[in-house]
Amino acid sequence: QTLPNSSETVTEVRVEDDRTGLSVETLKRAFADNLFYIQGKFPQIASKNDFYMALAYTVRDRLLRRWLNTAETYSRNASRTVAYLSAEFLMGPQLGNNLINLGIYDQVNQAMQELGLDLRELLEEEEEPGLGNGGLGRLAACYLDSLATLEIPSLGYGIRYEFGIFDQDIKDGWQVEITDKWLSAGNPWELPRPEWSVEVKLGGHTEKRADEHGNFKIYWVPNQVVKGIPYDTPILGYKTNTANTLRLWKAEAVESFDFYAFDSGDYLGAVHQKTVSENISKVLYPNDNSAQGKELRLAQQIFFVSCSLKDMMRIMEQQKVPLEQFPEKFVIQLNDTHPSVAIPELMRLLVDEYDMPWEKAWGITKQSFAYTNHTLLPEALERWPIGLFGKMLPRHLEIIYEINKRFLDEVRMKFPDDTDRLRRMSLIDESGERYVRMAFLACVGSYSINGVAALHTELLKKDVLHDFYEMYPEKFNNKTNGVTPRRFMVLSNPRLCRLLNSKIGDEWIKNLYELKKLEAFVEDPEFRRQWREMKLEIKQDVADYIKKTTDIDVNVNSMFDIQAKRFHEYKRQHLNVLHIITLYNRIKANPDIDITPRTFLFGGKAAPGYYIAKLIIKLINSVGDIVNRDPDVRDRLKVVFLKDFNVKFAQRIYPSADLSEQISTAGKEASGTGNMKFALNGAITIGTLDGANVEIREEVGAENFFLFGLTTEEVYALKKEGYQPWEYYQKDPELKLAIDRIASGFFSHGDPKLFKPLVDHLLGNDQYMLLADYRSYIDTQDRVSEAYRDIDRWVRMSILNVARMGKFSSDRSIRDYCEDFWKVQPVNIELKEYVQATA
Ligand code: 4GP
Repeated sequence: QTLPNSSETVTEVRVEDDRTGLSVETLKRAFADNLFYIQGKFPQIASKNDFYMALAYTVRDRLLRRWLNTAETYSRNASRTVAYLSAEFLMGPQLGNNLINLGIYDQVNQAMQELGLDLRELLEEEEEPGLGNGGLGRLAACYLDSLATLEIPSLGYGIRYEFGIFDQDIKDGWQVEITDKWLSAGNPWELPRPEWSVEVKLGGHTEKRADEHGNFKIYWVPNQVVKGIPYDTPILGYKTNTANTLRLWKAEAVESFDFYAFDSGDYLGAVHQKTVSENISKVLYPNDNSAQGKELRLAQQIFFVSCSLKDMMRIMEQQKVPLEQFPEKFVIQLNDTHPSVAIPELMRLLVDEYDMPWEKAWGITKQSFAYTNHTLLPEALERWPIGLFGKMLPRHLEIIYEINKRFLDEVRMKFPDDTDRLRRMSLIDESGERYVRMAFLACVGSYSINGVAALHTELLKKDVLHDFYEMYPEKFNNKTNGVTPRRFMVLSNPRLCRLLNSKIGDEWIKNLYELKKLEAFVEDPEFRRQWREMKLEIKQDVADYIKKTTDIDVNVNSMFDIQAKRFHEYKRQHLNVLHIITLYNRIKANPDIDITPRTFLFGGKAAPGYYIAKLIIKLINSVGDIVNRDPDVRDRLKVVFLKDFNVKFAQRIYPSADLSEQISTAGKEASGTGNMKFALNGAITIGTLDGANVEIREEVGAENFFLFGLTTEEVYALKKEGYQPWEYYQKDPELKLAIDRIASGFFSHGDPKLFKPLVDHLLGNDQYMLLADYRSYIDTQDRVSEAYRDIDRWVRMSILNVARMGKFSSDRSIRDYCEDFWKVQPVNIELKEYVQATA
């Protein structure tokens, strides 16, 4: 974004055709060139990774022109920009997506073929950047795709973790974590921009001193300074010229060596500081829906937030936008509370470093931030112990106290004589050990607060953030999540796309509501036959993959019943297991029973420290060991745990599902996005009235959705009246038998101790009410089995699901954000044939 506009030192440089041309011939030539000049190999000695890299560079060259044109246009127009701040961006592999968005998938496929290479194998070769845990990180990645597709000026800001989410292996049925070395083979998609490095202060203390004019000011004297180096990745929109930027910060020592220590002979001591600094961007915290009160985590948060804010200020300076216009130039979206320390950091920058009066700085700050909440789980709401916070960020703590003081005055004014409210709403939790409440800070410092599905937003208003809703009702709004159809349909499900395009054209890729046109074909038996055949082919691919990776044979005519998501008790993978055991018990009681064959597929990671979640993984594998081998089952049931669920794997698995399991306890899943990806690929959902399930059901129609379980109100009411899981266990013989089988050691080689913690949870307090929902779940699953037998009816439901899912494109979500409170306009990018460069 710093291309000089005009000066004598600038000449125009022709961009060679081999770097931009899109024909098969040019692509082949460019590929050979990159293999030779960048990888330093010729085909005979090149590895698969060399081929992958050569292709990636070939594609990147084609992005660069768009990227630079975009940067130049934004810079020239000083365009209003969305800054999406997120501790996680779960991008997934880049190559395939860029081919789709550039519109050259087929050409490249052919070019590779003509060179004797297989594009699919090269796509497989890519190490995906797994810089996120799941939900909110993947959402951020979908939003970047939509922002670029809709031509909205935007920057994603985050951390360039050296190690992303761990790779999952399964040993003896247990999850084992392996470090994710995604950078080891090189990352062709990023460009370091060391010239835009910034420094971030940490620790130390503050001092009040007179400045050169004799005015007293607060100075922060840190005891550590870290350098942030930006690494930029282009984010190309679908068939547009817009290529936005994902800017991830890598931490380094300000000086690689402490020369004083080095001089005095302490070589290792000198290197120590370097190690400490680099640690900040070393590893992603592998927790989903949970807060980890660790010092390093707070260091990560202030690190990327401070780097990003300073970067925004640099951009403003360069574009000659006065600092007072910060809220006009940028809207900063806080992806959950992880970046919310940006609020006191912006105040600090404005007040301490730019000498702005507090009121003015606060006015700017309040107008610049918008906050998205992603979870209702109380344990996931971030709070930092005052001691830890003050030690690392002494100045920020003072600023938070000042914000709090002024805020509580406001509360007092609006609700006089309500001391309990003051206690409840204070940014500082004083009920025991004192904490900073980050969600409250985000609410006070933002002009917009949104949930991610209609029900979630209502529950925020009613419950988790009720006091803030009463204080600032105008700030609250809903933005139902969406997913990008480019990655999760076009790229991942080419068969479905071909079929859709043959009937309704390809407009749906940019306007997902166009899928509605499919409804016209639901009565066409030939179309239904094609649909069915397509599904079978996809399932066959997945069956081959299962065979290859697990050596389990699965029947493609059985129903593919899939639950793929992070492991968490509230998501209730163990309720799914109770169903499997119930079916198994029915077979054992009556081996000739007529049962709809099912293949149960599971995928997902558990946080390394989350024992019960890991035990649920072990239970699935243990049940699978018994069920898959029992001759009485006669292959009618298969249980498969596919290890290492990540974006690449998700793309493979979603298209194959017949049934999508979205079975969280009502009121716990903020939205879910896997539910959308499955339905968009033609799976029928079995689900509770939770998160976005509610809206999916509204859209696809109740008759095309299998609903079960308690509603949120019923969950609350049952909790209140004193829920007794034991009673459900006693009353329902099928439930009792299923649990008894787990408890007796039937699935653990006779060891009753192994799954005892899980059984105790269920029979003890059953926080997530599996037992209360069990009967309704089983009966609904019986209806699912029944429905699947009428395959023609099932296919109709599948078609109608796809046809009616238009609402769940992330393009729709992003449009909602833009229109409602971002107030950002699209900027058209003209693709110039020449790019400017300095001579
Ligand atoms: C997730 C929510 O659990 C999920 O329901 C939602 O779809 C997703 O965010 C995106 O909004 N939350 C997290 C988290 O990832 O760590 O809290």
